[in-house]
Amino acid sequence: MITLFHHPKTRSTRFIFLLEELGVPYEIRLVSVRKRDGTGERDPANPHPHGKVPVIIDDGTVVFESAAIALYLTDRFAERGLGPPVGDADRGAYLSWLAYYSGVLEPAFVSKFLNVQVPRGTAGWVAVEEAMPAVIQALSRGPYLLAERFSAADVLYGTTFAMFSQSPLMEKSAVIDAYAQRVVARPAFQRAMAHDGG
Ligand SMILES: N[C@@H](CCC(=O)N[C@@H](CS)C(=O)NCC(=O)O)C(=O)O
Repeated sequence: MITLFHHPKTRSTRFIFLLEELGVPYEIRLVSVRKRDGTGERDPANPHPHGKVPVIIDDGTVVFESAAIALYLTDRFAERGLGPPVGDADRGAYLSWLAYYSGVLEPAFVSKFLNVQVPRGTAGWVAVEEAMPAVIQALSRGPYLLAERFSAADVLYGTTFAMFSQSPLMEKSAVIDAYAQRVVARPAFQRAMAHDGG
């Protein structure tokens, strides 16, 4: 049984979505987290090194950080087909987009949110204005990042874009809007929303 350490309306919500897509048994353990407005505290029960969510525990194995959790779960339940396995032609693209999410896209959004200029050529990431065309280019091959194949990478990207597509952090894009709507229209997303409160 997978235990998901979760706080409503945070990055852990999309792991309820992924677990619903996988259709495997899981339990939600609600934990408190520090909030931007100064409320909330780290929960001593949360095994994340900084008290963040999401975290999962699978039979004693602790996994933290969104990209790692996505990869762990889709490898662990490979028969559900939500992540190309080792040896599959799409595996490289899958790993790349998962790593790009944590290493490039999120830092790009956070830099923009904080009004920080991304240093040219020396940061490990790029500005949102450079990152988004790369994502849009990938989506030109099909409805999902892996062309016809929906994967856990879409859970991360689709939910992020659904949240930010109306914000000044992102330029308007019909491709991204349609993609985000496609992802959040999935029945598993609707079920996840119903379980977000725990
Ligand atoms: N890099 C982490 C980020 C997780 C994260 O920052 N989660 C927020 C909620 S959306 C959190 O737990 N914040 C509480 C804190 O920073 O103490 C991931 O992608 O999993």
